[in-house]
Amino acid sequence: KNITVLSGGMGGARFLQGLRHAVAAGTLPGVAADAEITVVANTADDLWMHGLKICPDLDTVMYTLGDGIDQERGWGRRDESWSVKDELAAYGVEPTWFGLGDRDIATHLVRTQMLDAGYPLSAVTGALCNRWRPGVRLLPMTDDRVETHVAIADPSAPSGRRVVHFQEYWVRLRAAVPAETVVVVGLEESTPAPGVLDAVTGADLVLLPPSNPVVSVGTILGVPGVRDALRATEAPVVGLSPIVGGTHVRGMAHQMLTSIGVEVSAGAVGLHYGSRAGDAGGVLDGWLVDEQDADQVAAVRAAGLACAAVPLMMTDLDATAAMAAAAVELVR
Ligand code: GDP
Ligand code: FO1
Ligand code: CA
Repeated sequence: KNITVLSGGMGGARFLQGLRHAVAAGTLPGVAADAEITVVANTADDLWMHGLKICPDLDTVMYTLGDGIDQERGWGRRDESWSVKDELAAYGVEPTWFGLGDRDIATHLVRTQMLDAGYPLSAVTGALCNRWRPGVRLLPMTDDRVETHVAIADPSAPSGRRVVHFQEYWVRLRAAVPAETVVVVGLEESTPAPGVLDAVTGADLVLLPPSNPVVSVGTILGVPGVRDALRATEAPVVGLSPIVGGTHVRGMAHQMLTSIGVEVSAGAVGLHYGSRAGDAGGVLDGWLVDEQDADQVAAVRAAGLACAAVPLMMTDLDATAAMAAAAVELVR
């Protein structure tokens, strides 16, 4: 069994911990314990800072599954120190709002050196994973440079708006202001990284975890060829709602969904991804919502999707493993 997961960072990584646990424990109906998990990770959060290439979602998946993550923050390294960050601030070098840890900087140095030597991001990721051994095959969605930027209101600007990198919108502004427009620079020109399309078309199961549907999964779906591969694969495609009880659990999915005109509800996100059955160009066969959103199951089913309301909070490994089992069960 080959399972392919289209993942963002924290939410996706937490789901992958439970999925990996369930596969190893043999609790996924019909899935062998030696099933392989391939992760296609979002790279549109990436940014260049102080001359270093930083890949938040790739690193969050790699550190989380490689057991190097800081559990409480959900990003960056455990036992981290911030000497370089403090020294940069002492020099008055901007930005000071991004948390660059000393241990984390080593990852960015290795990645930047390899990129400068001409290695594609997928090869760099493979090299970094030789150390971290995440227990999954970790692929960037593309080797090309793609970056999410957000247009926000700015009365002081002539146009009345300003565009900031997604990381500034989230880390500095905490998504406290509405995102007028989300622009994913370079997405249309990008090509899937080696192995990405095969991982989708050759899978026995494809999962869309509780990741941000706009700036994590949405960006992966936007890489030319990925959506077609999802509509063509013989594998069932199942998604898990990142919206519970009408709002996000963390992060800024509510702001992102609103900016693209999608209602912030579990059902609306499922319909936004759409059914493969119809000719609406959708990518899903099934959609899981939390028990709190059971009232939305009928509407999702009416759109041609299998749908069930199950406990969908990733409170611990077993809860997340149960979510993965429910996803498999939904399309058996
Ligand atoms: P990323 O999108 O994977 O990079 O990680 P984020 O943390 O930015 O987004 C995770 C998304 O999943 C957010 O929209 C959260 O609302 C959602 N999420 C986080 N934790 C949970 C959870 O325990 N259960 C569910 N259903 N969604 C979650
Ligand atoms: N998230 C924060 O909320 N504050 C930070 O200072 C921060 C620094 C950071 C550094 C490296 C990295 O890989 C991730 C980092 N993140 C930080 C998380 C990052 O913004 C998120 O993982 C996603 O990009 C948003 O989902
Ligand atoms: Ca992310």
